[in-house]
Amino acid sequence: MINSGIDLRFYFITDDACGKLSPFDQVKIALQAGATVVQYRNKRFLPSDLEEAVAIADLCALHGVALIVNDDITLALALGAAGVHLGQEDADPDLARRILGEDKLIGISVSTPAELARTNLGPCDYLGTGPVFATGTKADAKAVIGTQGLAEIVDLSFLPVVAIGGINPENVPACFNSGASGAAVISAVTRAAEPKAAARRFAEACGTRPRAIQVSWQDEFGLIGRIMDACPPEKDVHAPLLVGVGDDAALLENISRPVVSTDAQHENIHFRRCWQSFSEIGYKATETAFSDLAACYARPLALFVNLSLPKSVSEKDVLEIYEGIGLSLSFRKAVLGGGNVASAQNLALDLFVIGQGRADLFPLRSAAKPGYGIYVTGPLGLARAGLNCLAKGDVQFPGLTDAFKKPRARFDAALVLADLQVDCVMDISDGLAGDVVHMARASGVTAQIDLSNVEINPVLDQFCRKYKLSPVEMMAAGGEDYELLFACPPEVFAGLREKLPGAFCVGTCLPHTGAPVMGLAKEVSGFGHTPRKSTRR
Ligand code: TZP
Ligand code: MG
Repeated sequence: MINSGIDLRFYFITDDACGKLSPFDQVKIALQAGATVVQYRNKRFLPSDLEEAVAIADLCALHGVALIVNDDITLALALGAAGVHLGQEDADPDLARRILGEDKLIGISVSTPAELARTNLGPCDYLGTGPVFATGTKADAKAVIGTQGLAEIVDLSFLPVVAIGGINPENVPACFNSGASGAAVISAVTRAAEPKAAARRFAEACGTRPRAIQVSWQDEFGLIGRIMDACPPEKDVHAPLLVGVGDDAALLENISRPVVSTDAQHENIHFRRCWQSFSEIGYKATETAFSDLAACYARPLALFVNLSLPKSVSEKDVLEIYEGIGLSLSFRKAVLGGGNVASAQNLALDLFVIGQGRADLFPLRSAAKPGYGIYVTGPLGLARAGLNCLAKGDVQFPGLTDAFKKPRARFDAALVLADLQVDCVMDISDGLAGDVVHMARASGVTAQIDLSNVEINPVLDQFCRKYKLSPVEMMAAGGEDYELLFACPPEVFAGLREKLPGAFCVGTCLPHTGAPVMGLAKEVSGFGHTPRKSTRR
């Protein structure tokens, strides 16, 4: 069984023969009332309808509501919709799955047990079952099946069932009582005397809540001004900007030993909007960019953000992103120096950070020597396990999902290491197994890794027991922990243990033996950012 995780309760379908409301206005009313899914159904689709269909897709994306396209797989693809709804006479679900890929939803209409038995349910995510009550909306509707017929399909089906046909606020409860996971509606909303009120009553009957209608972000210049207003420098923070936002570029005051780094967080590669709030996305992007400064013992001064914005992001969402950015900036006593906003297909943050390096020391990856121990400043593998939880929809391990969503740059640990003149440091973004190779190669040593005696984080241990995974492999391969990896003589490490109680040894540096790393299973490699599948399992 596929658990699509979609909330089907208030399934609104557009009316292509409504007369008084355009499909776009219908969708707006439904979303405002609390619709949880929207199906674009247009039996007489013309190329001139495409613009409105795109606007509907944008509106749904803006509100995080799944858009399903009726019948037309190619239109679903073109609109970037969440899926397609097929009738018995439409394309085969296998073909739809092949064309749409694993992440999309496929719904199929099934009226009777006999139809259910001959339907290819394997690729499908939900059923649309009806007409439960008499309807005038679909001329070729099959015989009315009643709530009894609905209950029969629910009993026989392993997929969630959406009741359809003649559903109104009064008979919705009977559909849910018959085991339906959702109720689909057209005319009881679109052809009601008061569509807004009818949609609200339908939402109430389905147990969903109204939402404020957002508008897509617009007006780049006005937006930049409002962003800067949302991120004012803290009172006690010195802004190193002689000229800040408003001109073509920022002019910085003299900084001794300026340290510069860049980082990127791109939608569906580094984050997913269904996993993280906008504020969490902004916060994490900033902390991960600053993590490079921590690894260089540099004090963060200024951040520049290049924001790529699709139409599905509202101004409110953008300001939320900057709330998260502002949170990290205030922790780090740094300022927003400027940036750019541009239209794009996907949400992306490209960040540039400027810090001030220490006068006495700039740690390098290439400074490890034979005889040094190899250490990390804190637990590994938690963020990767958290990512797995998010992908599986497992909410049992908030400590792990938080490790993925809210990492913190280890400036505190960097301070301890710098005070003891530890000169070989890097941050672990791609996982120990991947990052230690960079350090060993740059230093011309062989890293002999030994994780056999490391303490396993108890929550990671619990997670690994649940999913029959090796915690040690998770620690070695898991990325995005943003702990610091460092090498130093063992006696130096002994001297810093008290100040860094979470730090532990992961190996030793040997004279170069030919291989950069020994002691790690071949299959344990670092963490590459590749687009991830969502909740389909
Ligand atoms: N499929 C079965 S009944 C139906 C469809 C598309 C029409 C549902 O419309 P209404 O107006 O909610 O009865
Ligand atoms: Mg159809």
